Amino acid sequence: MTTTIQPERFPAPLVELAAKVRDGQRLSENDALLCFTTPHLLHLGKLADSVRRKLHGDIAYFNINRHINPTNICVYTYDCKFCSFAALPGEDHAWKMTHEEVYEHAAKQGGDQVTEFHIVGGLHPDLSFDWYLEMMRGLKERFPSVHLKAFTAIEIGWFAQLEKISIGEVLERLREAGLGSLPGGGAEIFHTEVREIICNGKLDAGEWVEVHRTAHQMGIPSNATMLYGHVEKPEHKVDHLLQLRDLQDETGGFNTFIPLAYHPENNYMGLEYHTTGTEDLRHLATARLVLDNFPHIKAYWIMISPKLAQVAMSFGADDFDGTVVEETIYHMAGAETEQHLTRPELERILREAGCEPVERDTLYNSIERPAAATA
Ligand code: V47
Repeated sequence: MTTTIQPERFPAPLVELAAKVRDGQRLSENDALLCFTTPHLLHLGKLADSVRRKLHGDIAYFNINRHINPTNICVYTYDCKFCSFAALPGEDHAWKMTHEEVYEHAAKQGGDQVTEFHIVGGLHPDLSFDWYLEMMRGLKERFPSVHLKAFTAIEIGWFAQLEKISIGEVLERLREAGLGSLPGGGAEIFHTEVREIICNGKLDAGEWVEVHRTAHQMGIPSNATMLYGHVEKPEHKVDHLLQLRDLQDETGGFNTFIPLAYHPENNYMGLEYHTTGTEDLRHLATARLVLDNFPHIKAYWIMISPKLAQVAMSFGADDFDGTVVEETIYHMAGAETEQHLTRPELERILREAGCEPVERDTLYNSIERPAAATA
């Protein structure tokens, strides 16, 4: 007996959505909602992949980066219920590096062999803005070629509050000290219904957007994130993505969007579940389809595992993040992924996914290294 495989039939709204993607039309709020709810995940992935291929062909970007977290002591330790990284002064897991420790850590992590230091930390009650400026100058002096992607919008807002100066002034002083760009953290979910539950009192959505708008207007590029897999509903995520898309229309300053999967351990949220693989892929694919003006979508392998991030290269993502080495935010929240991939491992993973691995710097310029340096 022979079996014929019937072509899959999709509901009309999904067929319309596919036509819009094919014609390069912008997706509406309802379309975005459909992306978050349709059971046809493979179809969604295929559509996202078609957009990804139009933009980047087979290329999968990665970078050689290291994380530096100078302190995890944070005034929002109780308010940011989802965060497992933060600590109060005196707690066993609290730390604060000295400047010398920051420089030693940076040197041990590869110094100027890497192209990016990703620097974020808690809002320490006793560290002055000058302390951070000196740290940035010290890093730049020792590792002049390394791009400093530093401080979430939350930290920028905190410095402005500490110094009683504007966001623009904070960013200007940081730029003079060596800041190259802002990472995308602190966005969580913009909608107040969710923010009030997961991070009441922290910088609100309007303020987060204002920090990034100011940075972009000053020529400082940034990334954006969205934390999913906790108490949020699809409507909240649609609102989040559309606010980001609006800001990008206005400024064009975002490089990359990174959906961040919630990790439930060691925090005050009281939730027990990790996100599932299909949920992670859906968020990446939806981001690629809705954020039509973002150049890059990052599958952060540290967070969703190298294996799933590899699959994500066919679900709309074009960036794998970096080689890292030591990651704390997710590993304190229960992540069991490796913290380091060597360059050959990373390239093999991407080639196996049918991609051409391309090393990039923070701003997505491709980097050529002599063969001996890449072994
Ligand atoms: O803002 C904190 C998230 C973010 C948890 O710009 C958690 O290239 C899950 O923004 N479970 C910081 N997430 C990390 C970040 C980032 C990561 C990688 C690349 C870039 C980039 C930026 O981590 C925080 C928060 O949303 N986070 N705790 C948790 N338990």
